[in-house]
Amino acid sequence: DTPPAHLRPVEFPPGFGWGAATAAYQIEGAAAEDGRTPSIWDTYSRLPGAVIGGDTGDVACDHYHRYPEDVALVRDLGLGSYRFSVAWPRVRPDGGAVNQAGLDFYRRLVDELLGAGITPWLTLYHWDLPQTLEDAGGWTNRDTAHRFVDYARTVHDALGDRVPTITTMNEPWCSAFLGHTSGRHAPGRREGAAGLVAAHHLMLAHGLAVQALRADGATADLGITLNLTVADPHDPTDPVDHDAARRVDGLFNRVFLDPLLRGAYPEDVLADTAAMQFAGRPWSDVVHDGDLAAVSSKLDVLGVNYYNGAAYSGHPHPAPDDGGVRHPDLLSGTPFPGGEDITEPGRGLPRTGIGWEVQPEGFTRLLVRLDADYDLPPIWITENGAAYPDEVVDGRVEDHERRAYVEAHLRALHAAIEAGVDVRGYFAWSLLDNFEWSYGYGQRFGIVHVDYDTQVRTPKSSAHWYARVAASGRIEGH
Ligand code: GBH
Repeated sequence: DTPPAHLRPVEFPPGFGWGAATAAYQIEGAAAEDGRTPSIWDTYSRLPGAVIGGDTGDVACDHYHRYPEDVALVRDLGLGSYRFSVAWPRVRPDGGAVNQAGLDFYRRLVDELLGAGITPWLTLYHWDLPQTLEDAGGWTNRDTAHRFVDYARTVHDALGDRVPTITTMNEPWCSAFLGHTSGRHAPGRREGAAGLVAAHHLMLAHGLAVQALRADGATADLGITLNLTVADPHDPTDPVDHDAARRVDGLFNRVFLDPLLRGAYPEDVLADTAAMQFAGRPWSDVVHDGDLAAVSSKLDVLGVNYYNGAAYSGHPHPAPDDGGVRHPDLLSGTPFPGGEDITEPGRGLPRTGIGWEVQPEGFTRLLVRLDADYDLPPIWITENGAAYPDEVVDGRVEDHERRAYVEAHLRALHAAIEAGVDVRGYFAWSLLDNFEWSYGYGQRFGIVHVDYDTQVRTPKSSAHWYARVAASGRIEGH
């Protein structure tokens, strides 16, 4: 009588990495200090209606001043790795000259991490483009890719000898398609094919930066983080729904994976979007000879972020009941260029506090599929987690739903490793409750609670549970 899979003890491979992740604009605050200039998120968050409650990252978790306390939290939880991002507008304000004071913050942070025995994992771009560069066209302007290379070299010169992993982009899908097609992320453009153009320039920036850092003698592992999904047909017997799922898979997963790992755009995506124009020309005119060779530069590591999959239909359906949470991604137009007819009816799965379905088996399927379809570098899970409306009661936060979410996803990840997928580590999203983009501070993803009035941090019960998993490398049976 073997217990069912979701109750069995599981053991992760020796050396498997455990960490927690954050991003600059979501936690730092200090928006105008030491020479930082506005990013597209400072601008976007001030547009009426863009962010729930009109929240901004002006103060956030005040991490810019409280980083020693936050590093101590990571250390006390016994996590070996910490993933953070560098704010481009601190290091090269307005996308221009190097700002030593901004760079010094990240030197201090890396010193603090190394002093605490924590391995830093650095992301160069977690969505905070200097506004000045946006004013010049942002990611729809090819020149931004070259400005990114300058910025990447500055950070690498300063920190590259002490940071063993540097990833270029976090989730280019969000920057490209939420930023330029649905408009639910900064810079808030709703221009259809502009998302494809931005996606290409983001990936070009990634590829050119990898080449430049290698030419500069990089010893760090170089990679990128993608947010990937599992797109299922809503009605598995309906060819129209199958086609909707194929198109979403193309415009979510393969439009990034194929250029990165095969050096070519997927034929079906090119065919589906052939008529889409940007600035009066076919969008794919922005793809120049040699670009895809740069984009497909060898990766040392692939970061995968997974929250959930979804089922898609090519027929009209009412918006699913997401428990009353306003749903910026869905309410405001499609993020899929040419996908105005695609609907996401919902499957009646349980939803987290932010209204996203909980689908751990999709995590296993995603990883197994990646391994089957691509020649992959080692994978790290750079984000996974859930938002719930946590409260501190008698000094404690009993977030059993988050613990259950993380446990189910770690078990799903373990199943993928058993199936042969080379996954080396896992970062919980997020270390801290923080500025959850269009949702503002109302959605709490942290394993550590933040009181935004007092800035008091309280590790939630999920953090204590996660610390035990990290220490033992195993999840106990039930
Ligand atoms: C990541 O974005 C970000 O890297 C991080 O900064 C952020 O705080 C975190 O995750 C939580 O959002 O239509 O119901 O299926 C993830 C962005 C989340 C965008 C899931 C697409 C689909 C929700 N993605 N979302 S649903």
